[in-house]
Amino acid sequence: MKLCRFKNKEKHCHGTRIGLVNANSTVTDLTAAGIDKLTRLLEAEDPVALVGHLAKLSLPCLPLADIQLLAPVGWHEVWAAGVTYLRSKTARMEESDFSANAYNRVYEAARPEIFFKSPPHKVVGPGDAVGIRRDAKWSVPEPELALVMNSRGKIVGHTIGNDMSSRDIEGENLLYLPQAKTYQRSCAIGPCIVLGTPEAQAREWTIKLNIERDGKNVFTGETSVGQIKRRFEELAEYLFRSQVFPYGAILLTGTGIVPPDTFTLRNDDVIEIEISGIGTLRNPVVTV
Ligand code: DO4
Ligand code: MG
Repeated sequence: MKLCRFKNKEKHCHGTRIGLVNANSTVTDLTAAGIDKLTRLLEAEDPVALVGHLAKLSLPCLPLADIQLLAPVGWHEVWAAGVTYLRSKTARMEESDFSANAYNRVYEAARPEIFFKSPPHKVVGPGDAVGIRRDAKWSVPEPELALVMNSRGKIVGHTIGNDMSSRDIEGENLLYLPQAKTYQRSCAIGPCIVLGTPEAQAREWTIKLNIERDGKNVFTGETSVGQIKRRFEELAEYLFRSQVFPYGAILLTGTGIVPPDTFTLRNDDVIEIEISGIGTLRNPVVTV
């Protein structure tokens, strides 16, 4: 079951709506049944049963081609876990002598690395531009599975996140991490939230990253969700410790795909992240 936020492409139709993405490339308009916020579904005792019930009503259906998908984010803060894949640990230890020991230790430690990534209103949706910092020399996308949690800390869905990162700034000094990770257009989420997938099934999914420049592919990488070192509930539990998220939260689970050190993103590149079981998140790149 895939939920989306969307607006109608028709000029006279205003406002954002919540939809159910159907297999025949249409979207059922759940806002016509009074669902005006994603949170209303995600906070339900059983979101899958509620959406199943709504799907049986006779609601308007729109072709996907007639709507614009928006980031499937309500008032959720977005956070991110780091160094959850061996590949990420190795890459960051190579990136910085200064911080190598810290990365090594956090990979093994009981407490995961979790950092604040984005307030909801700054999240970039499908098709919108993600940013590379104008003062960075080495910028990369980080394609990550994202956990969608309700206010009770329960994982109710999964989506795709791009944790855009400035690796030279992060590598210079670990204390620069917030500047390397959180800046204008540094977080993309979408295209939809998949409800009700058990962790064991999500761990079978593959994550693919493609980067295009001038219509040609300049990088392809692939990993599997199953290589994430920590259990999803463990990550969610740490995020919710001594924290309150009245509208729930989204947690990116870390990257396992790292382009070669010679690669940096450029203006007008196009980033495509595909997670089997969810879909594809595609964003052009702009310097901010
Ligand atoms: O500590 C650096 C960030 C790690 C990260 O974002 C990742 O592993 O995905
Ligand atoms: Mg990351």
